[in-house]
Amino acid sequence: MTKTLPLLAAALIAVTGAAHAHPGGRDSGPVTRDEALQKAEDRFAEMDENADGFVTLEELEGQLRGRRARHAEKMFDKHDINDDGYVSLDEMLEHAGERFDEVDTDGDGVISDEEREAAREGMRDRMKKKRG
Ligand SMILES: [Ca+2]
Ligand SMILES: [Ca+2]
Repeated sequence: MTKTLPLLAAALIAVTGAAHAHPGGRDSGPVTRDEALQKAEDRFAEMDENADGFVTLEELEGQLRGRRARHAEKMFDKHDINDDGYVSLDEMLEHAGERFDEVDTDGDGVISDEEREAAREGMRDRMKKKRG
C-alpha cells in the first residue's frame, strides 16, 4: 500500500499542475524544442530587415542596440556556421537547436524552469570567470 502513495501524490501534482499549464507569461513554464525553434524563426524574420532570407552583420547590429551591439560580431560569427558572411534561417535554427540541447540537460526535449535557471547560473559563472 505504501508504494501506491507516492504514485498518487505524483498523479495529483500532474493534475493540479495542469491547471497552471497556461500561465500567460511568455517566459514562464516549460519550453519544447519546437517552441524554441519557432521563436528562433520569428527572431530571424525580425532581423532579416530586407527579407532576402539572410541576416548580415549590419542587420544584426541594427537589432542590437547600446552595449549589446559590441557583441554583434561575436554573436554573428557563432551563428554563421559555414562562415560565408550571411546567417541563413537554417544556420539560425541549427544554432538554436544546439543551444536548446545544451540547456536541456536531461534530454527530454523540454526545458523546464529548473533547467532554464541552471543555464542562467552557468552563464553568470562563465562571465565571472572571463572577468577573472
Ligand atoms: Ca552562413
Ligand atoms: Ca529537459
